[in-house]
Amino acid sequence: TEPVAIAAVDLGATSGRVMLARVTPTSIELEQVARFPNGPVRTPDGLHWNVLGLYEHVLAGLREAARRAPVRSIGIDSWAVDYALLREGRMLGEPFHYRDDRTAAGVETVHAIVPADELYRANGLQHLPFNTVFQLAAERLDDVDAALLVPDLLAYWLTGRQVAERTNASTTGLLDPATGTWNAGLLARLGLPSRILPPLVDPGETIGALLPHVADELGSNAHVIAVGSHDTASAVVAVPATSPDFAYISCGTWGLVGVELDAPVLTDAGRAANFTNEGGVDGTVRYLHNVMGLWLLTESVREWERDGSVVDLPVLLAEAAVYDGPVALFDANDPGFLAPGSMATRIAEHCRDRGLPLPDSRAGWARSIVESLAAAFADAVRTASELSGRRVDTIHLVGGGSQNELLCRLTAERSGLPVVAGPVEATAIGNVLVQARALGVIEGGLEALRSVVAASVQTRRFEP
Ligand code: LFR
Repeated sequence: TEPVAIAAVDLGATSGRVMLARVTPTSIELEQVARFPNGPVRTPDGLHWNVLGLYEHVLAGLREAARRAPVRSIGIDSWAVDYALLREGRMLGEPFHYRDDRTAAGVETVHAIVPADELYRANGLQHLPFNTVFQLAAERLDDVDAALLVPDLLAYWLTGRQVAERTNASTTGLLDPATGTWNAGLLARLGLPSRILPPLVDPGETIGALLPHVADELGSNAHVIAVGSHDTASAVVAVPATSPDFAYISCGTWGLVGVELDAPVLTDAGRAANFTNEGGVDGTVRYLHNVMGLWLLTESVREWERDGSVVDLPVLLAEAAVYDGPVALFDANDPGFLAPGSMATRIAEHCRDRGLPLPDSRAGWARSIVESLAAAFADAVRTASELSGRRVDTIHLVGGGSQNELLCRLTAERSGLPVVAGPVEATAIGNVLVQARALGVIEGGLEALRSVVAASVQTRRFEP
């Protein structure tokens, strides 16, 4: 059969891309049409996303995709939790970046009204200070009539329709994990106006046709289809699993480590271990823990490069792989590593304060970071399995981190489980698959989608 052309917009915290996919009932082929950097921009009031700049790149990428193939549909995913506030359709300022520290006040405000354990029962989320609920509690909302999460904002700009895609909405802390609908009781207690939350849609639903001026500009009559618009939800769709007993690690800026379940786990043990119940595609639950991820490495490199030197990451990792000096095994989950800036210095101070060994080279520090991430990954896999009762015999490591051989090898060693690495572009693939199914190109449940991935991509296996 003739392949069908589908575009995926995938915005990560460090880079965004527009991918063009050609899909048949049994295969998917990806081509990158645009890639652009992304990151926080600091203005006097705090850390922001340059979301108009991102939109400009997205439009250019989509135009190029439409030039190369007759694109039938477009799906958008991004990192979670962050949103723009709108009044009468107009964005009221650039969205805040989740690493902005204004959220501390919001955490206090919310917990004063709804204590942490109650909040966990109401939304099933691990405590992350930047969950949307805490951010909104730090905003003035009197004049606001809509809050749109980043992928929903872009979909609105493309189609004119305001919706909240459900997997990403699940990261706000305002969705009831039992019903998958906005938690009206919680909103009322927190004094958050429910009018600002748009109607929910599920992955696979059509959001709309392109607005006439957009269709003109892109030279396309594609429709925008809702996907797992939380990037992690899309990544989990594209895990090339061939049996159900797997854990996943979606590793990019963050390392999201967990299992896929049919129902949320809302136990005290789960809350104490800071495990989250996020919404997955097809009503599944992503029971996972946020590990700091490659952020520790890329942000250290940014500090090392501040003096004008250039750090070649693949070279550094190759040196780290053969490094045999002292290694600092530190807690990669320490909240002190959340904010941007001086990461290498902060890690070294963290280790010194705790009497850990101090490597004397960048390769040594890179090794320490990767070892510490691998240890945190292995730990989270074990905990996910214990807390959920799900057997795990394989770890699928997908996303940019799957290119990091050292990380894959050490994760296998530390977990005692085989690690299957790849695909690198899992998020874009998951985004595309959900569209392909909505278009009727591919049929079946997640298992069927995953077998298409398994048949279409190269993976590498690391034995423990
Ligand atoms: C990964 C991710 C995580 C989320 C974090 C912040 O890109 O979406 O799942 O916790 O970014 O939004």
